Amino acid sequence: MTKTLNIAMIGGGFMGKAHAMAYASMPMFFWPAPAIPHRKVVVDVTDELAEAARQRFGFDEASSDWREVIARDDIDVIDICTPNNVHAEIAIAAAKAGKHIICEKPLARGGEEAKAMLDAVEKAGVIHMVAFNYRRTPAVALAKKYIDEGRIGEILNFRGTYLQDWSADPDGPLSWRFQKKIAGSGTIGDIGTHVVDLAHYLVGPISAVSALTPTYIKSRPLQSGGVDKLGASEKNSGAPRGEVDVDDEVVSMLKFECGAIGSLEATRNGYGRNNFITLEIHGTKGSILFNYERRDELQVMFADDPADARGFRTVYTGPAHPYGEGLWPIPALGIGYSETKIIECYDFFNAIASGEQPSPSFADGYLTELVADALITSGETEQWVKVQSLTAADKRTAVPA
Ligand code: NAI
Ligand code: SOE
Repeated sequence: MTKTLNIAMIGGGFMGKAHAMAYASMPMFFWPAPAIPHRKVVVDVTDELAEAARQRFGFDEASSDWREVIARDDIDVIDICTPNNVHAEIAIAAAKAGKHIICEKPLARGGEEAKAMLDAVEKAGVIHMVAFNYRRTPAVALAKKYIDEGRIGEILNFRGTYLQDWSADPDGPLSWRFQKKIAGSGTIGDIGTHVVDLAHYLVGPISAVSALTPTYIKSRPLQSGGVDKLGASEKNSGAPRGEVDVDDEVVSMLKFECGAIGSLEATRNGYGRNNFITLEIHGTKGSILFNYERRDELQVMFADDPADARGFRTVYTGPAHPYGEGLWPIPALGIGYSETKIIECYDFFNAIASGEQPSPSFADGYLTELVADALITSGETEQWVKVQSLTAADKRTAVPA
């Protein structure tokens, strides 16, 4: 009989919706499931918000006190879907209580907090994972497979972008994503870290960065209420304004430990771009292209193709590709954001069932925070900045690329 594990999910906003959907759907896709996630308690800041989330997302109970929930014996997993400022406090308390933890990205507001979280989970011996779900897109996992098999040779160059436009309007509200004390940083932590995670997954650790990190919109209308409406439709031009103290954009050159070079660009002010995550990777034997807005497809070029057939080919992911056994029966039926979260849930519960740390673990999340710190410092100093390396002890639960 498949074991049932009780989930307490903290934070019932955008990610609360995505994670609740994944808990309900995972066994429908991946059967036999490694365990059945049971939606036991959802927590938000007030009883009213928690109760609304309970009804909407199908949990048994609602609470406005995450400390009390973490202390309960009948909870197996703590799922952190709150803004970044409380990730560390919740994760450390959950680790002390012996709970397995999945935490939304970015792991923390910087390397120092992330290190404390890593130390806590390692000491507790629990399973830990950071929810960088884009690496769970089947086409990205297929790119990883080709790279690991040596199909494009040694990696020379990585170009990663994450371009959005939801914050391009100067009258979009001052949500938590524009406040350093809550978010830690702006575009760097919010979406730049997704690109860093993809770079680490596909190429290996970044060793140095040289970044520009401008803030274009220095103040925004104050927002009432906590949930980030991501740019919002309400017009706030007459409202009192508050200071934006985080970056709007990051553009950086990269050096990798393996000797490859590369670049990273992320912005939330690029009009016309929505969720434009692109990867272009050149190797000594071929190249790979990926565009999340066409996420069923991986473009590959193999240099040893006959001269008259050389060029990029399009592979539509399906049953023959990573995670294909659980998804849809023929290629190109459509992979969505939901599928990436369902796969993430599957990998997390597999890790709990097997006792083996999943990737990205908190160690991987910590390394990504060290790159984020280096990007911030480089942006401030306009100098190349080396990324602090993980110690041998910290690397124990980092999954090598
Ligand atoms: P949101 O603003 O939509 O929702 C946050 C929820 O957490 C709200 O319901 C809020 O009331 C609640 N909350 C705040 N403080 C709390 C506390 N102390 N205790 C309990 N509940 C609390 O935010 P969203 O977009 O869901 O972001 C949450 C986290 O997920 C962030 O770390 C963000 O970076 C990450 N995220 C990840 C995405 C991905 O693709 N992996 C996509 C969007 C967000
Ligand atoms: C806003 O930029 C946001 O919701 C990010 O916080 C997520 O991580 C990204 O996946 C989608 O956009």
